[in-house]
Amino acid sequence: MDGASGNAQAAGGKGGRMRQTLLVAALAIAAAGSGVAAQNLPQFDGAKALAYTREYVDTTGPRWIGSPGHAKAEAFLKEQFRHDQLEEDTFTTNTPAGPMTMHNFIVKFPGKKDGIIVLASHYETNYPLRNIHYVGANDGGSTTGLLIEMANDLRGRTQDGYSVWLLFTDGEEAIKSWSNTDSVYGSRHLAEKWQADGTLRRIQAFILADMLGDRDLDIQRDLNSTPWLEDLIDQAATQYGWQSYFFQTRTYDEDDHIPFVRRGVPCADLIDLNYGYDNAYWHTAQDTLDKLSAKSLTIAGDTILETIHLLNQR
Ligand code: 1BN
Ligand code: ZN
Repeated sequence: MDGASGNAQAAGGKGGRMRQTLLVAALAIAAAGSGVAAQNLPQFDGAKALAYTREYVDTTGPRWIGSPGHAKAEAFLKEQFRHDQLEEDTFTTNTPAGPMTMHNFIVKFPGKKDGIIVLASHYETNYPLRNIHYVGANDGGSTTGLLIEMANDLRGRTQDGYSVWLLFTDGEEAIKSWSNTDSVYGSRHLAEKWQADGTLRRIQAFILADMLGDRDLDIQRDLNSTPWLEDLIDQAATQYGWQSYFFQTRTYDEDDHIPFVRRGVPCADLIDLNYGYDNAYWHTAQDTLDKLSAKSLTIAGDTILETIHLLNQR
């Protein structure tokens, strides 16, 4: 047995005191040097999320439903998650342009607690913009990259808390003109399906992300979302000092979360609908990769990861 740890006299002696002093010094250096990490907050890699966004947008280009780009987007997602629990949800629905076949993708990371946290983003681009080389780098692109990188934080272990499901929705955008029946096709289909098969009542939180790559990040508080969940997100953001990027103004969002809101699922829509001066880049050919920043994706990703942590503690 080691004498220093094996008897009280030796432990209180010169060698033991030296070891204690070194241990205390090492702990002090670790705490002082690590800043935010000392609080044990998750750290999301926004630079990698942006790299995925770039690869996705460059590979797929315009990806309106029925286009070659959309088929490439489907293949891209299948390739990213080929070793994961990936489910494809294919359905055909009527639209103002006739029947269309759409595809949602769900990637499941099982947890120890009974319940599911859904992180969602749409991945397609607008059918009405099919003739202007619209690539949706921010709108649909940036949060697809964010969710792909999120998988790197979840993969390889059972989650300590709730299962986390990444949901890539199709048909979020209107085919002709936004209305209750011409929008959010994928999430309307899935909310109905998950209600029928009992999944819906297991969902603890549905967090929707869109347009979060904007360099000038400014996420509005959505008054159609669930207040306590948005408060939790605000709390998570505040722990990093990111609170000024969240909820400085208010909106009523009609988006992929609405079919879930209507069915009583706690939802939050995280979207920055202030993209360029007076939202000038939104739904235009100017929604390109140069408008995005890694820092914005870090802010969004950090906050979502910490929100998952807070949800697991509730
Ligand atoms: C989001 C991105 N949306 C379409 N492209 C839907 C939406 C419109 C969400 C207005 C909130 C407000
Ligand atoms: Zn859009």
